[in-house]
Amino acid sequence: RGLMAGKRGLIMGIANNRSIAWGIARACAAEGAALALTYQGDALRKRVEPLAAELGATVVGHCDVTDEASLDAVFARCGDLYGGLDFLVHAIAFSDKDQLDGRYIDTTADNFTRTMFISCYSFTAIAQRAEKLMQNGGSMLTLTYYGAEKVMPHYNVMGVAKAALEASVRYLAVDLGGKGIRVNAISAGPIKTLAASGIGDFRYILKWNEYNAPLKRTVTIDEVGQSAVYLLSDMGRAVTGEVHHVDCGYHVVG
Ligand code: 0WD
Repeated sequence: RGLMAGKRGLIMGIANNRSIAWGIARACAAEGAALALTYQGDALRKRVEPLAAELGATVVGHCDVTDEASLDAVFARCGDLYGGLDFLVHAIAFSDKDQLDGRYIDTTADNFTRTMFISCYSFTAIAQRAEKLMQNGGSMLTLTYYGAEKVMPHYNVMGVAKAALEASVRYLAVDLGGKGIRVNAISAGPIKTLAASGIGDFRYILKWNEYNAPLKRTVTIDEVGQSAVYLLSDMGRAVTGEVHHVDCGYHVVG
């Protein structure tokens, strides 16, 4: 029963119970999806395992997107577990905290490259592997932010990486459309998560959104999760290449 009954999905990027990926996992499970989850490193394993148990999800192992072998292992495990995949969620981003403050112009070549690789290229690397498991079509989803479209204070190199990620959503949508695989992004409003706590003045950004968004509040991870269900389930079967704002309307005024 549910909008996602019979669908098998891989969700990457849960760090703890505040993660956007956790909101998405909970919403998909509530709609009947079977879920495989990954964690990055042993410290997060201890957090992800009990969360997986709450949903009856399977932990398919450690995955660091900078380590190809760990990516291959996770997809091999999904193949063994399900024999295929119907949806994929990529909720992964990283940049050196010191460069999520101050001026974009001060970005180093090293951090620029790493930020781009982890926050943008990894979605393509994952899509390459997921394509092989999506024999009956499927839906892929990544997470982006308004800092891709407009300059947001302190978002800096991450904004540049998100702009590239949004462009890659469009290219992937064309590459995979013929196979009935859809590729979309949710542009979420600011939410207090582990990753967000690295961004300078984040509390101010939250308040600013609260005062200025049409709905006069910020979004929750459960609300992002429910919007994800639309894009990941057959409800969104004619939607691809889209960047869908789930931000209490902030993008129409910001
Ligand atoms: O306001 C926000 N929180 C927004 C977040 C607004 C709009 C978009 N997003 C995006 C983020 O940029 C990211 O793409 O949503 C996605 C999920 O982020 P989150 O839920 O805000 O953050 P968090 O709970 O910290 O999860 C991100 C996780 C990492 O956590 P930490 O904080 O430990 O870096 O991404 C994972 C990791 O688990 N991650 C990696 N996974 C595999 N390989 C890697 C990596 N190399 N690096 C980070």
